[in-house]
Amino acid sequence: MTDEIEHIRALIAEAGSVVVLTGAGVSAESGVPTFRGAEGLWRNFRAEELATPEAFGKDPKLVWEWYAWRRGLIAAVEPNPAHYALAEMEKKTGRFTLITQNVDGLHTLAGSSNVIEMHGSIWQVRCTGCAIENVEREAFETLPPVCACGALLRPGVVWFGESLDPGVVSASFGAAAEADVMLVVGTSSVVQPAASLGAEARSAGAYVVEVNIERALGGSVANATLTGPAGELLPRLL
Ligand code: BJW
Ligand code: ZN
Repeated sequence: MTDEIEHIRALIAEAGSVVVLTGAGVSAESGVPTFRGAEGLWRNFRAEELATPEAFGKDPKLVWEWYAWRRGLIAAVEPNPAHYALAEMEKKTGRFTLITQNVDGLHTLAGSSNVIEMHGSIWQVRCTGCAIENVEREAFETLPPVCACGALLRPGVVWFGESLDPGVVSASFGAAAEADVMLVVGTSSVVQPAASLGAEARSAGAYVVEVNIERALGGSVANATLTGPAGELLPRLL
């Protein structure tokens, strides 16, 4: 694998444009559980059961308890060497776009600046009535939290069946289409539309590298696959 890493490191160093797509696996070494796979259960719930507008409509308190528990867990962890390596890569690259499916904010905390949060942020809170939006890091005293207007507040994340922000989608696909090198890191590549970004980049001529501890559930379109923990492999690409 050393030869392959050297080859990819050279491609990154020469690239005019590097795009990185990250998923839950990039935060796993910080101690944030992933969604899928053997270890991929959030307190015995699957994302498909709780990360939906239907689940929130049926039992907002249960959904908020899950998010409050995750907010507490994420607030207590730190970025890991994978996050720091990507922040460093941005400084060394002409055009660099970091597209993340993660809502934990750890890329920004590690120093990355051009970050697209495709699925929103767990720190963002939005009113279901008056649609007012705020960054709220404090824990709520009562769950589910209620807005001053009387309607329920909800997490500012994108649930299954909800549309992503159109500006976010076009910026992500635009960046992928212009990438010389694209890294797809720590994602099972099953959740759309993020799962199509690698194919978009590859069909537009990018060299696509997948970094994962195992074969991604959704399959791979990569030119090269690096198998191992992101926190060990990404620093070696610098
Ligand atoms: C390591 C590691 C280490 C571990 N180092 N690696 C087309 C076809 C079929 C379905 C659809 C479609 N278009 C849309 C859909 C429906 C749906 C969808 O994709 N469903 C599929 C499951 C089939 N998509 C949507 O609904 C999206 N909306 C949309 O498209 O709107 C238009 C529309 C609507 C309806 C119909 C058609 C069109 C919205 C998707 C929103 C996803 N939301 C969540 C929750 C966010 C909030 C929250 O966090 O609570 O986003 S679900 C969850 O999955 C979360 C993640 O961002 C997302 C992706 O997960 P990720 O990051 O890949 O994590 P894992 O756990 O799956 O994988 C971790 C990986 O890391 C594994 O591979 C490990 O091996 C690896 N790993 N440790 C490196 N140390
Ligand atoms: Zn309100």
